[in-house]
Amino acid sequence: MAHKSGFVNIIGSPNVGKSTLMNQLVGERLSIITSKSQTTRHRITGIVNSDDYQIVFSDTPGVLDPNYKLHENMMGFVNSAMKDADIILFVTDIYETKVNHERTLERLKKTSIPVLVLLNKIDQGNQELLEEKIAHWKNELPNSNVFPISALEGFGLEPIWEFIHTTLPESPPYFDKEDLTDRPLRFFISEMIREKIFETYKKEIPYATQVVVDSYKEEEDIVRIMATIFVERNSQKGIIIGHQGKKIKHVGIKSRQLIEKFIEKKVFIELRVKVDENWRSNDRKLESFGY
Ligand SMILES: Nc1nc2c(ncn2[C@@H]2O[C@H](COP(=O)(O)OP(=O)(O)OP(=O)(O)O)[C@@H](O)[C@H]2O)c(=O)[nH]1
Ligand SMILES: [Mg+2]
Repeated sequence: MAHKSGFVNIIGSPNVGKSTLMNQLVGERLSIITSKSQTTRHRITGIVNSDDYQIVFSDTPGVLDPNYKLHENMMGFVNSAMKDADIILFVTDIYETKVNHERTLERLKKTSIPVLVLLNKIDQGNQELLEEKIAHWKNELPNSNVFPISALEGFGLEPIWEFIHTTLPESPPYFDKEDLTDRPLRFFISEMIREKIFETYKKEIPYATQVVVDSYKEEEDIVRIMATIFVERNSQKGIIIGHQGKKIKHVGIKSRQLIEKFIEKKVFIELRVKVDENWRSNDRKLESFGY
């Protein structure tokens, strides 16, 4: 059998479960997941290899109308994923009533790339709602298959695999067959810290933060990590640190536990907070943060 390989790109509105799906498909917790929208900010690759195929999944930020330069750059990741896909997995959920980005919907209607509509979170819906939503999406995107799934429970994924296996083009692999992703470990460390920031602070604070891993030193029985949390204003710095440093200590503990699970080694982590004014609007800073 000829070797098959290609890009399967996951797109959709914020918070519909794209990252949860990607992690389920890849079988590793590569993309961070939180209950807040706009969690994912990059295009994150997860690669599934076997002898006769290589599937390159991409998780992307939720589609939105940009308020910051950061958002514009995030939408750049989505646009690239729309263009270079061999298969598009368009994720929606049973709660999404109207896709608030008409342009994306229009592109999906016109594209010659095969699109699967994945109706997620069916573990929370009833039969009536499900049928209504399936009919809605069949009407909106008549050329696409609509599959009901629960990314959280790993339910309904088999038809996705079948579709990918039959649709993936014949091609040599794009990446080394040992690779799981194209991003360095430091990226995932900073993302895990960001996940804990999203879980710890309320409202706008997590959105104003950026995490950079300054050093990652592997010793015989421990990994020592130093990272900086950037915020936009001095007042935010105080909130991140918290009364007597309690909040940032909490983030440190939670991140350490998560990173230890990921790298299967004992971790020591030191977090610092720095103000970098308006980094979300500054081209040069965004570039230095990898956006
Ligand atoms: N009940 C239920 N919850 C789900 C399911 N899939 C994801 N979730 C939850 O939905 C929330 C958002 O999940 P994510 O995977 O971060 O969503 P996302 O689309 O990547 O979000 P952004 O990166 O912000 O665009 C989390 O609280 C998940 O636990 C599902 O199948 N069922
Ligand atoms: Mg995400």
